[in-house]
Amino acid sequence: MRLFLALVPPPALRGRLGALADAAHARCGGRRMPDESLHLTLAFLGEVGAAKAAELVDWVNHLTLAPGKWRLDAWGAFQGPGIVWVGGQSPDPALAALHERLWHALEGRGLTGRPARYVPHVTLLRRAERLEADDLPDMDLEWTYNQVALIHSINDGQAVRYAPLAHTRAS
Ligand code: 2AM
Repeated sequence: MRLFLALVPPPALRGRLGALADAAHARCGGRRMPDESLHLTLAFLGEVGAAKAAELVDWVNHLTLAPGKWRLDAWGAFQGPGIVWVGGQSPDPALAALHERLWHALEGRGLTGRPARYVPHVTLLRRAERLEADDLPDMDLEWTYNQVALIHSINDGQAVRYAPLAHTRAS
């Protein structure tokens, strides 16, 4: 099963991100992420067997996480897959540390795939037809988080859906 670790936005922020996705879609085209799929990936684990997935569920359910805040104030794009995203203008040390902590633990559990560079972002569009961000609305949002979710990406021929399997505890 395909798994990843992510932050899931609280409902009010999800609505704000959805409105930004609408604005981006009107200008850039492509495929707009549904509101219920919006997230910040912390670690993409790829295909994981059932036994390893059960081990990860147990690990995540017992992890504690200090609360944090992430400032979202910039548009960005990944040219190859035509991704339009929102993220932070400045690097976020707390997210970088969280990413490092998670990958350190994952590698200790035999998982691989840590990216060479981590760019925290929330994907709003995929396969966008136009990637210029000039016209897009300014934003300055704050994401308050206190848990990481282990999410199953279900790709069964219908639209891809995300199902949370485990959550960290607040410390
Ligand atoms: P994204 O963060 O740019 O949107 C589930 O697929 C999540 O993991 C998505 O958010 C996805 O991209 C992210 N991800 C990171 N690396 C990936 C990869 N190699 N294949 C698929 N998804 C990946």
